[in-house]
Amino acid sequence: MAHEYFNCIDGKWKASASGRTFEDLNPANRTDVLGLFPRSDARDVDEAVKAARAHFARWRQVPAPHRAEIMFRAAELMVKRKEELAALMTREMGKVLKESRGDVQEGIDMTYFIAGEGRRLFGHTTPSELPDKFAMSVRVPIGVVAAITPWNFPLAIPTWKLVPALVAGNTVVFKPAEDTPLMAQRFVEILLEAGVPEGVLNLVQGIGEETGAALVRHPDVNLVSFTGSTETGREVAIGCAQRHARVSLEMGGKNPIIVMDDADLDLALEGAVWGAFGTTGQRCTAASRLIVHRQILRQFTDRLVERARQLRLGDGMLPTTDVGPLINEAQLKRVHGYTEIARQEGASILTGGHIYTEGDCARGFFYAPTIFANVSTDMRIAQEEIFGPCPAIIGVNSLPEAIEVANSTKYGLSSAIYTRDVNKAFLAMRDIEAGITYVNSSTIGAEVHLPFGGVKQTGNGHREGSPTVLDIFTEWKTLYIDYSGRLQKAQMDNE
Ligand code: UN1
Repeated sequence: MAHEYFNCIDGKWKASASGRTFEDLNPANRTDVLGLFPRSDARDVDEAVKAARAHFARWRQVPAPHRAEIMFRAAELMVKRKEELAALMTREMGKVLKESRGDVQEGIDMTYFIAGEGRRLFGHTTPSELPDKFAMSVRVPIGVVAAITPWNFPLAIPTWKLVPALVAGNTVVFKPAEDTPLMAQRFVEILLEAGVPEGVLNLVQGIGEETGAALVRHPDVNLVSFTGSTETGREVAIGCAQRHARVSLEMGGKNPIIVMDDADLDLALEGAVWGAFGTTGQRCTAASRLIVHRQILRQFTDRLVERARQLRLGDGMLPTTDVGPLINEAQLKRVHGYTEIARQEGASILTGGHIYTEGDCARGFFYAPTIFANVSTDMRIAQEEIFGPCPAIIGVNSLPEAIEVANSTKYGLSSAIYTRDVNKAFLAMRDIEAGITYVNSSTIGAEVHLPFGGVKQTGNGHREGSPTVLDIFTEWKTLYIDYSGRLQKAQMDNE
């Protein structure tokens, strides 16, 4: 019988109001059940939001450096437990152990980095236009924050949201993806052990359409911070718009790597393999379009196919595994559906294109690394985020054409160019429509102290990571202090 886990509301661990649960499965082996988790509905959400609201008044008064000290302790706990957390992550969502360690490390880095903000949280002071008057702006917390996080970075992305939200003085209701509830449970345990007071952080497990939707609708949630698909993000935005709640969205990508004819081809291939097949293509920063100069298209394509065929699929815990499973059966079907679409659209499928069931892989949700070629920009496989190991290769004749193709989707998260020509690199940096552009490096590998986010339908203008994340989790308050002892009128008395 699988272990049963609970929500954490106002410091108490409890089952869902309905008593219903859902299963947490290992995607590499669906008979391995990690636990049963509460399938929360609007009642659980309401209770959690009420607790978060009740604790806000006190938490916002705790000096920010003290709030941050708790986060330093949480980071230390994560350092101590890195190996255990990484192994659990691989078991819960499938990526290879080395990548899971990277995810935990990203969480540690973010937690230390943002904890440092507890002693900064800088505002501005500026001269007043009037004599004997002082002017400044300070950051203040927003209130109750709902954090809705995805399964592909089940520790890192929760740190991106919860740590800055808490350091800034907000209280939180955390709704993790239903595919990775146990990593969320562990993270909450760590934060509580580090000293986050009861009720300041509440965990509500459940299904997106039920629990997540109830949070988005709840009238007392001041801000929803969401990372996930562009489609779900639209629903979140609509829900928030209806009650004028703040919303921060980090959504899909169709990230291009441009490979110019002067590129270091070995390096570009390494970058393409890592970008396209790392995390089984399930990153919002994955390289899903390879835009290759026709001079080297043939050579690049042949070598990429060869590399893709060498990738070993399997359980991410095994040292021999290069590529783990997809997250669940629905994704497996969806990804395979895109192979059908590619066929119908007239693209070539150079390798893969099938569900992979060799040996132990039959127990999980494995998809053979797939390469689509002869792709044109109007095809769905060149436009839609697939979230699987199936990049599309698109041939081009020039840099302007490459950039035009790169910009031809509704997304704009990450991007990359491989070239040895500094002029081409600068043109790409200037003209690619994306939140992130790499030169001679793949589309993945964002560091925590730089802004992370995208343009167009990837986001709604916010940037996580770096101090810019504080613009999501705080409000500006402007303060004027008149010490002249008389009524001074701005814009009038200083004519
Ligand atoms: C995501 O894919 O959802 O740059 C986030 C990267 C990681 C973060 C990815 N540091 O790929």
